[in-house]
Amino acid sequence: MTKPCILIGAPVQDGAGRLGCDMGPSAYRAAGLREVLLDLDIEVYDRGNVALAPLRPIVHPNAAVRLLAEYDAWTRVLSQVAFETGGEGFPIFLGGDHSLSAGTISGMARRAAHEGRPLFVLWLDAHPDFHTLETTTSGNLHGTPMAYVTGQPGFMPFLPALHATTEPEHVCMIGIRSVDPAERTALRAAGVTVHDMRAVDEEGLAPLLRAFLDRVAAVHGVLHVSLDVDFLDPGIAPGVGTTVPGGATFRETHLAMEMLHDSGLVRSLDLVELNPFLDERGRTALLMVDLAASLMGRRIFDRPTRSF
Ligand code: B3U
Ligand code: MN
Ligand code: MN
Repeated sequence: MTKPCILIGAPVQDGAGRLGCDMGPSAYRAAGLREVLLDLDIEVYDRGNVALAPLRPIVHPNAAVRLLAEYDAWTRVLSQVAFETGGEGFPIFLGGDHSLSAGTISGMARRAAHEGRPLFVLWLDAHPDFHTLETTTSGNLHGTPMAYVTGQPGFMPFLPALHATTEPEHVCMIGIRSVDPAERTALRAAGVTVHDMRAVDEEGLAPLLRAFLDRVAAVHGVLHVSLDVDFLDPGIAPGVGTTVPGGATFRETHLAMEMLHDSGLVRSLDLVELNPFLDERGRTALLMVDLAASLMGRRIFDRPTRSF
């Protein structure tokens, strides 16, 4: 029996370079996320949207860094919500820009540690989001959460201390095709598995994902999936602030979601970077909901006919 799904709206937009991601949770609800899960006979609890914790003033020497106090506050509240809901069911975090994963992954890491199991992260994104507060030049903090949760230097004392770090060796990134030089150096040094789009084209997404799932299963790990809209090709997913050409296809992504479901290893999911202001008649929101349904057990064979 599938665990109950807990929907948590995380209307975070402070990490992105443009406004609009705060409307993401509403768009997922309007696109029928709750209903597709109920159709799968999954219990669903919608906790509504998380509110920002009180801000504390933080100054960082890198003058490019934007809205660090907000990042800190979102990280604290989302980390706690992830830890709690991760013990009650299967949380789906409705973003919100990708900075929210600093909170959700650190919370899920604490939950996994509490259960004595290692946390693994599947990062589906055009970007590795592996900047530190020192290396970011855009200052948009949605470019930093993976560096934070894997304990890269310089986040302390600006962000909450990590109760449990995510081992960089337990992170697998797929779909990567926009990497800044500082991120490239740091990723190599940290030992993160990065499958760029060339690897997907040459080897196929399924074998790459299969190898990672085998690694997770071998050590009885639990898996958190973080799905950035820009993992997908902008032709099918235009509702995102940072479109990067050459993204994953509808078929590749549904297959990945079905494989993830069949593995039985996934405990939690982030849906991030949807910007409804940039979407076309809700098609990106509908596609993300459709993909979430595949991850939660719907077979492509059973998918209702729908045009995007
Ligand atoms: N690496 C760039 C661009 C970027 C990262 N994540 C997104 N864009 N969505 C940066 O600003 O850090
Ligand atoms: Mn991202
Ligand atoms: Mn991205």
